[in-house]
Amino acid sequence: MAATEIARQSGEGARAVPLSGHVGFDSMPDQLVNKSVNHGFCFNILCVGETGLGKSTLMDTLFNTKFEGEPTQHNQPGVQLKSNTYELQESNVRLKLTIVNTVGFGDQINKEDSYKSIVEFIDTQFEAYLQEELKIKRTLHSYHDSRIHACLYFIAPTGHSLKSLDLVTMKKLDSKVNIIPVIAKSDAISKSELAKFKIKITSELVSNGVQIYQFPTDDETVAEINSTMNGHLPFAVVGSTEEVKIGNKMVKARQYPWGTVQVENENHCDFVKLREMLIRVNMEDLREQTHTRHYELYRRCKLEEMGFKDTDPDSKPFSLQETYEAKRNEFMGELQKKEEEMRQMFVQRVKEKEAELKEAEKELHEKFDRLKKLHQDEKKKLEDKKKALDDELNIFKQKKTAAELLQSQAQQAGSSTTLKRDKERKNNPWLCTE
Ligand SMILES: Nc1nc2c(ncn2[C@@H]2O[C@H](COP(=O)(O)OP(=O)(O)OP(=O)(O)O)[C@@H](O)[C@H]2O)c(=O)[nH]1
Ligand SMILES: [Mg+2]
Repeated sequence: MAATEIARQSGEGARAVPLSGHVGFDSMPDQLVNKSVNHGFCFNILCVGETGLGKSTLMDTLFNTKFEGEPTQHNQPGVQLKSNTYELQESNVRLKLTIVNTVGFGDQINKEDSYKSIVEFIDTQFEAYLQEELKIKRTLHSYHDSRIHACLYFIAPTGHSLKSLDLVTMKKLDSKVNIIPVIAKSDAISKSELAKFKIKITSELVSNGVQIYQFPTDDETVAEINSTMNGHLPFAVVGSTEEVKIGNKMVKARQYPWGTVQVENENHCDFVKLREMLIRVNMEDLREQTHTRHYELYRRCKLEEMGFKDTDPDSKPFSLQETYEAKRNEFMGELQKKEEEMRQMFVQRVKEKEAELKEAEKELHEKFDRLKKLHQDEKKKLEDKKKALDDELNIFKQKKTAAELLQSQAQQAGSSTTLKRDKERKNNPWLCTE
């Protein structure tokens, strides 16, 4: 059926109108493609897995390149996240690829908090996007979206069951990111063990309520392949950047004394399935799910935490502006209340301080009076003592004068006697002297 012959009903009440000639809006999909190609794409992968599980090798194998990446030591005090962004180009399509790796995951003795830094990292990227969205002047078009679109969770090829660290971490992450579990270094497990291991992992994930990413089956063009692939999860992968000649072809493989594991051979491992699902079929769905499901949940919780709601208590719609005004009024009311409380507290403190100062002043006055009285008493005592001493001095002086008088009288008396004796001696030289 020609596109111009049919007009689709675009909404309730819209009338279907047949077109009598070519208008041109059938080029809309092409316009969209051109625009997207010009703008380029961005895809962010988070690799969570224990140190040395082959995370970097798998990324190199997936994107057919050598990303820089140093092996990590097992002595990290905590889990850190390391992010690297690369500009890739295939044909005329540009891809800004960010690979985030966990560093030191599973290396601590106490692994209780291992998931925290990963959750924090994912939330930080959501928060940055939310802040950009909430800006008055938004630049979302040129904004580097760092939200994680896919989380490859590397499971150690133990062949037993999931470790509690894996279960706890995946449970904490499943509402924040699209988790695609992979069995790392799957060349280390035999075929029969691998089948059992996959069943065990799936049943453990289900029984612990861990939601892993399901390839979408609502688009009929990919529904079949996606539903088949959902049945193959978790993918058992092998990574290698080493090229080996098989027949007359160079293929990526891992060589062992007993044989060669070909990375892209579907009989050897699920690497091709992973590449197909992650990059070739569902990259856009992963991006979309990140935005519409995980980011939306983060945004909703965050805005609700800030007090924003879509409905009022009577379930009537509530606009953002009304919520803002209600919040603002509530805030202003609280501010006034706080101000009043502070004012009251200030007055109370001033009164208390005043009373304290008055009390101190009174005490000082009392002390001053006491000291003054003490001083007066002391002064009086000294004056009395001085008076007594003066009296004593006067008496002494009187006595002295009297004594001096007596002495002078005695001297006078003494000298007249001597004169008399001298006279008598003159008259009578036979008188002997004493
Ligand atoms: N048997 C096997 N070995 C692998 C596989 N992938 C990688 N390796 C080897 O495992 C070792 C560690 O690989 P990396 O890719 O550095 O592991 P990683 O997880 O990035 O390590 P860190 O970044 O240090 O945590 C290297 O010697 C790889 O050659 C695999 O699929 N099977
Ligand atoms: Mg690495």
